[in-house]
Amino acid sequence: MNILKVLLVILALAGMSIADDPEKKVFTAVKGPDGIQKVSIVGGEYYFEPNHILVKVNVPVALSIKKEGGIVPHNIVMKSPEAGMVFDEPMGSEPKVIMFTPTKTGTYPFSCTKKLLFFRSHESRGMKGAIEVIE
Ligand SMILES: [Cu+2]
Repeated sequence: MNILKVLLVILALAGMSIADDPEKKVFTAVKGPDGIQKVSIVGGEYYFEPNHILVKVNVPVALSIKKEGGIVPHNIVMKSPEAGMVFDEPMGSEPKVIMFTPTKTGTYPFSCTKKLLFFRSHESRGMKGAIEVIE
C-alpha cells in the first residue's frame, strides 16, 4: 500500500475526532417581576444558542428549551449536583421549561449527548455550552 494513502487515511481519521469549538454566544438571564431568572435556549444541528449563560447564584432559574430544524433528536444534559443543576431533557419543537436554583458560583458545562452510530457525537460537533453562576 502506498505510504501517502496511509497517511491520508490517518489524517482523515484524526480530523474526525477533533472537536469543533463553537463561537461563544453569551446571554445573561433576565430576572422577572416574579424573582425568577429567565433564559431560552434553542438547539439545532449542531449548536446551542445561546451557549454561555450567566445566572445569579441562589436565585431560581426558568430555562426554556426548544429544538430547531429537522428530524435529528437533541437533548440538553447538565450534571452538576454540587451546584444544584442536574437535568437531562429531550428537546422538542414546543418549548419546555426546566426549573432549578444554582447554589454555587462557577462555570458548569452542558451538552447534547446524542450520537448516531459511528458518527461524531453532537457534543463534539459543537452542541455544548456552559452555565456560569455568578454572585
Ligand atoms: Cu444534539
